[in-house]
Amino acid sequence: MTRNAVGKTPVTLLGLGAMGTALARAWLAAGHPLTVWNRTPARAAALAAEGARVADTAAEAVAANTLTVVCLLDDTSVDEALAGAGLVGRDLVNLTTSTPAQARARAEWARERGARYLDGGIMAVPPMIGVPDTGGYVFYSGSRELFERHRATLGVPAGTTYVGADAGHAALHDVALLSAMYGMFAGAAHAFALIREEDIDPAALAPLLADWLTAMAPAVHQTAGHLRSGDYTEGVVSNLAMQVAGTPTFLRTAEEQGVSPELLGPYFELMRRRLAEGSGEEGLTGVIDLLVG
Ligand code: FVH
Repeated sequence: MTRNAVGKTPVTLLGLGAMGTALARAWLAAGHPLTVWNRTPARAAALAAEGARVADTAAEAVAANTLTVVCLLDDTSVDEALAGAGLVGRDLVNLTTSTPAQARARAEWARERGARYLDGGIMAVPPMIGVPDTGGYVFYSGSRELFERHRATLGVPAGTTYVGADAGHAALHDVALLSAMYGMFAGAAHAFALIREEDIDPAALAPLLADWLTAMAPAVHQTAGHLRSGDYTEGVVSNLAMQVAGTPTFLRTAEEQGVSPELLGPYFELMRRRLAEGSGEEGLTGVIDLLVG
C-alpha cells in the first residue's frame, strides 16, 4: 500500500453511480489518489477533470492499487465487474447492497482468489457523503485487521461502524435498519392518506408526525430488553389487550376516510394472533416471535 506525498492511501473505486460518484468526490477532496472505473465510461469524465485517473477496465483499476472499493448496483454487477480482475494480494471492500448470504459468499469468493475482504452497508444517501455531522455512516464486517488498516481512508466519506468478523453482519445490520425505516414510511403513508381528502395541510401534519415518531422511537430499547430477558411484560405501560381492543377504531377510521387498510392490517393481524395465545399483559414484543420460524 503506497501512500502519496501527504500520506494518503491510494484508492480504486469501481462504480460511479450516484453513490459511487459521491464517494469518489469525498476521497478526491481529501487528497487520496483515486483510480475509477465505471461500466459506462462517460460517467467518469467529470471525475477525470477533478483529478481521478480513469481505468479502461475494472481489471486495470484493481491492478492500480492495493485497496479497491466496489459500489455497484447489486451482487450480480459485482460478479460481472470483477470477472476478469486479478485479486491476489488485494484489499477488497464491497459497499454494494447485498443480502447477508451474498456477503458471506462474496467473502469466501474473495478469499479463494487471494484477496482480503470487508463488506459494507451504507447508512447514508449521496448528499450525506463527505459532509461531516450529517449522521451518515457505513457498517463494516469481515476482516477486523483489514478494517483497522483502512479505517482512516474508509472514514473519509462517512463514519465507520464495525459490526464483527462475520462478513454477513454489515448487510444484516443495513437491511434491518432499512426495513425498520420502510415500516416507518408505511405508517407515515397511512397517516397522510387518512387526512388526504380533508381540509388539513399535510405540511402541518408533517412536524406532528416527525415529533411523535421521534418520541416513540426509544421504545425499541424496551423491546431489546424484553428479547434479552425473555420477560415481555417488563415495564409495559400499554398492554397488548388494550392495544388490540383499539384496532377496530383504526380500521373503522380508515374505512370512513376511504383508505385501504393494506399497510396497517397485517400488523394488527399479528397483534390479534399474539393476544389469542394469551399474551394480553405483554406489549408488542411477542409479534417478533410470530415472525421468526
Ligand atoms: N443512492 C442511495 O441512496 C443508496 C444509499 C444506500 C446505499 N445504496 C447502495 O449503493 C449501491 C450503489 O448505488 P448507487 O446510488 O450508486 O446506484 P446507481 O446510481 O443506480 O448506480 C449503479 C452503478 O452500478 C453500475 N452497474 C449496474 N449494473 C452493472 C453491471 N452489470 N456491471 C457493472 N456495473 C454495473 C452502474 O454502471 P452504469 O449503469 O453507469 O454503467 C452504476 O455505476 C447500491 O448497492 C445501492 O443499493 C445507495
